[in-house]
Amino acid sequence: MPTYLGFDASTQSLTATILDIDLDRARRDIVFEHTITFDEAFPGYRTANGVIRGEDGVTVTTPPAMWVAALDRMGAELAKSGVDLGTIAAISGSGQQHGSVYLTAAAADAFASLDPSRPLIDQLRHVFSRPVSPVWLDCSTGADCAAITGALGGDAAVAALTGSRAYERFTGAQIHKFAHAEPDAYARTDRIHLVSSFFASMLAGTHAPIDPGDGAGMNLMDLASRTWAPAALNAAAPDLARRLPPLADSWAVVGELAPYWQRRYGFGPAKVIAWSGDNPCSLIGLGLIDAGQLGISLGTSDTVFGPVARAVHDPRGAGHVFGSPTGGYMALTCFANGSLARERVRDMHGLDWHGFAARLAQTPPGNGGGMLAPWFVPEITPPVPHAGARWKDVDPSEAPRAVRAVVEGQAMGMRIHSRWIAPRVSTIRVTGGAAANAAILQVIADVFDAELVRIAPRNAASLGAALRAFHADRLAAGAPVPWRDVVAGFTDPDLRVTPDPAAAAVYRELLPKYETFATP
Ligand code: ADP
Ligand code: XUL
Repeated sequence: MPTYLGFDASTQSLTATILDIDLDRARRDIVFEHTITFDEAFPGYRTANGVIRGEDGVTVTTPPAMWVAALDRMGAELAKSGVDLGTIAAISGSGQQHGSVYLTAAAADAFASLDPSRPLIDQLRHVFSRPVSPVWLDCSTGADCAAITGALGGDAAVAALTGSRAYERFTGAQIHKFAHAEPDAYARTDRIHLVSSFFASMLAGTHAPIDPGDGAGMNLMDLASRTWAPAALNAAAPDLARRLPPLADSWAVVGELAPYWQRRYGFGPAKVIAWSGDNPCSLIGLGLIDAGQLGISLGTSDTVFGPVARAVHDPRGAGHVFGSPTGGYMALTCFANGSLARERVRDMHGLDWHGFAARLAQTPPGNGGGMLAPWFVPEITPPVPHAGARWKDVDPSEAPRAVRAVVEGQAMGMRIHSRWIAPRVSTIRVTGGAAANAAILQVIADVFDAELVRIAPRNAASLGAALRAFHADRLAAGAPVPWRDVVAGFTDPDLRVTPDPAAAAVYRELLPKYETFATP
């Protein structure tokens, strides 16, 4: 019986999910799920929450060698999972978006000749032309964004071409910075991967392509044609075209799983399917297939996203349009101050999550007029280049009101900055670590005046990746399965939170005031 494997290489952890799907017998089970948390599993790389923050407060990187070690460790975990790895027909994955991996010309040979008797890291340690990978939390590239925007004719032109105006964390600006600051290392760089395509390359034993879901997070792809945009490449760095992997459909078969994985861990000759970004994969993992649906992911970052019929643009210029793994488009707004901001307020008061929820319950909706713009780290939406939380009529040392202020501020920010995706929705699908907290979900339901359905506690991104592997495998076999049938049965909610009409009325009045207050 075929099974399907999905990975999620997120900021803080690597997750693997195996699905057993038999459409004839209506069987659809998650038979294995395991997460490796980077800080705990690999203390030697000295990451905190999966990243290393520079002393300048704006540079944020991860050593890509840690990802290599983590994928190998996950192979070992899968080998002892009890699942017959020979049944896995196809494998895909999800990567944190925007992060980039810089490889020398030695990488192609190294990928192609992996020796199953030696650890992966021992064979790939020498292939990096840059020992660090800038990740999505990095905002050190303001000047690079300005240069790219100038070369391409302004914010609107960049957004019309690539789906987003130039963003600090997007890969084009990151490559611009690297090529100018370290020209020798750039010259030694033969291939620049995204996190997603780097992981796919390790599995397939060959340089893997980038899909339009993750490719749209680079400011380098022509969103309409799903090809590299020569003007954007030229604006980013010299001779970039030959350093980028090709773009391919999200359902492209990259190749067969490399012999390394088959011999070392007992996999069969599974198909490796192109990986995508975590948000495009979460779209599938949440069952968001039709335009007008909306999802919220409360992870390290908070994101609000949904499928859209056309490549719409955020008139405020704060949102993004990516390719959807179904072949259409998705729109997304990302908030850097997600879980990290909630944790900041929780830790300020020495609380656990239970205590955090209890404090929230002690205060009324609207917080008596108190507000917080929760910019504890530089914010993406709205753009706030330097950290600085802004409190109004709340004493931050007063736990209940501080807790309510952070949750309400985040929820109102999500509402304000997602109107362009779906102005009015009756149901929102929610996932991510903080979706475990029903008290937080209640505030979001009240602010949006919409029912929240939780697709949890599963990891929506790795589930979405496994579902994409299933879809691509059936398509390659000439027996395509409609997306609605692909996601059916895996994306049923385990919790429904309905809005409280009185609270919703309070927020309706508060939203315009908050919008004025939280404008940088
Ligand atoms: P990512 O995939 O971006 O690494 P996750 O979706 O796994 O992140 O979410 C991790 C975050 O979930 C943690 O940083 C933590 O703050 C948050 N979290 C976990 N449990 C709770 C809870 N009960 N209430 C609020 N937040 C929680
Ligand atoms: C999206 C974004 C984050 C990362 C990490 O644009 O920057 O959501 O994908 O999850």
